[in-house]
Amino acid sequence: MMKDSIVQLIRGDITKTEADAIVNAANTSLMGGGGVDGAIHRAGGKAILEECMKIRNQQGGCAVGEAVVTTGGNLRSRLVIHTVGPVWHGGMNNEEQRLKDCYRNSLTQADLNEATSIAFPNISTGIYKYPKSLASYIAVEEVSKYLLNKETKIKKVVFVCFDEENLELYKNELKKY
Ligand code: AR6
Repeated sequence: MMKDSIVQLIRGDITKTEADAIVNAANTSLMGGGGVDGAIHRAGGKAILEECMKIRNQQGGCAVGEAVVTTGGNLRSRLVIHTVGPVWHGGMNNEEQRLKDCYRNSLTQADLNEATSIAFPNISTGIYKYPKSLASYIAVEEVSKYLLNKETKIKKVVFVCFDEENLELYKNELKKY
């Protein structure tokens, strides 16, 4: 797809994905929740929540579009990058910009923490109701922009789709590159 980096697409559970860093679709409290957030905290154990609490005490959580980093705890990944996607309110509330921010800031955090591989879930497309088609376009575009334009050390990006619909949408997006 781009320069020296490879982009992979898989269907499955992100907690089982092999990557230096996996991205969590968190909420601003960083205190866990349902969906992929719940799955990551369950599989990664309490070390992740402890670090989330520290970050929350230091900076009051994580704003929409931002990303913070913790240990991977019991996961195979060294790091979890927690980012907070926008809730879909119809598209006129900066949702697109905030979702782009999530991808870009997560990649920046991966680089800052010397992760050379990173796995993303389909941020905001579950509980936060972002339309899957629009979200897949943003995810692929923002990741490819980052990999092409930045002095990045990231060698591999994995898009982990949980459902068939997202998998098909990402397949179509990735064909364009
Ligand atoms: N691996 C990969 N993807 C998953 C997994 C998994 N184990 N489980 C779910 N997905 P969601 P959001 C997919 O709802 O929309 C939480 O309560 C899921 O099918 O996890 O950003 C947080 O605490 C969907 O495609 O995240 C927030 O409050 C995608 O992951 C809120 O949900 C994202 O769905 C965030 O909502």
